[in-house]
Amino acid sequence: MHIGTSITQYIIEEERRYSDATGDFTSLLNDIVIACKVISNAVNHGRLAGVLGSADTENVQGETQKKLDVISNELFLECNEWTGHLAAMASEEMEEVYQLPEQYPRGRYLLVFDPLDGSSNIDVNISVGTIFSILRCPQGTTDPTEADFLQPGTQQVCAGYALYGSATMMVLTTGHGVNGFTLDQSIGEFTLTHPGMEIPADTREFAINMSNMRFWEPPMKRYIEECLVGRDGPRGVDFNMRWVASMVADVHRILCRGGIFMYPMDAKIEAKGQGGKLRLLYEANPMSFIVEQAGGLSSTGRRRILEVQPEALHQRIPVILGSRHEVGRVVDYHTEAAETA
Ligand code: AHM
Ligand code: MG
Repeated sequence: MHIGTSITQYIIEEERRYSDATGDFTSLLNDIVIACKVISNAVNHGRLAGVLGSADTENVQGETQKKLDVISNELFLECNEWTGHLAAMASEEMEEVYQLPEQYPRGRYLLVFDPLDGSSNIDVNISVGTIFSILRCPQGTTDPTEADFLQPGTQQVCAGYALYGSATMMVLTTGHGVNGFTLDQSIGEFTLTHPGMEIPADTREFAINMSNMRFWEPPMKRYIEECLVGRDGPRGVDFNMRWVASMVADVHRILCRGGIFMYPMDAKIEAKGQGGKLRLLYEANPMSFIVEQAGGLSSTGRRRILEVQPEALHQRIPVILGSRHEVGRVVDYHTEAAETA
């Protein structure tokens, strides 16, 4: 019988690339893996454990929190606060930076996460996920503030997500490609099943919430209208559409078989005074790092997401990512629209 590569082995072997590694980062990743296993378990138990439904509270974004949102956030904090590898954490579900309880030692990293993304899907048993990003804590800082988290996505040391789907998976990058692991429930360990994930450059599949079409900007409307007319239009080919409304699931599909994912700016979002639907630090940056490491592109339509200087912890941003020729086309349409304006 063949065991294969466990995620623990993979993480330790990654560490060996660096002669000055202390083991801190390895331990931190292992703690995150444990947190995701615990959340996976809570998600799997669903109605049996009484964790479905609303928690009757709102998060900082004014969205109603699901019980599982709150539970996952607490589990993630609990698994990571005591270890001594982190200086602080920030979560989509918490207004302020999470300062570690005083009794625990401070470490060199900052952890940013969305504990349960796609939570509108929880109650209907559709895939959800956890997204995380690891940043370095600025040197000499022992009590990080919001400003210390406002680092562009290019500064990420590691990004990953756990997908709680028909199988639980963990997909990771430390800046040397992207690897996918599947949770083997019988031994409780993630095993390398998707080494060196790569996004095909071309695709005929797009993912977008079409119900917002009338609110989009002209370059976005142009792109989707051309996809919809398919072989009878300028593209000369038919397109397919998918929209899970769980970013982790939609991005995972793109990593597996290509595609383009878009949550663009629209008039409805603008009327709320927001910069986009998805959050820069918790969703856009980690997913952009993964997508670029898999050979794809990620843009707002106007600039590379990873180079955007964050201005606030809960900042939102338009996201267009996936197969590089299609993302390139959407960016070209934005450039052309700006030139003719
Ligand atoms: P959440 O973090 O509150 O779950 O929101 C993010 C989710 C993404 O996973 C998904 O791509 C998007 O919101 C779906 O939005 P919509 O319901 O407008 O289609
Ligand atoms: Mg989210």
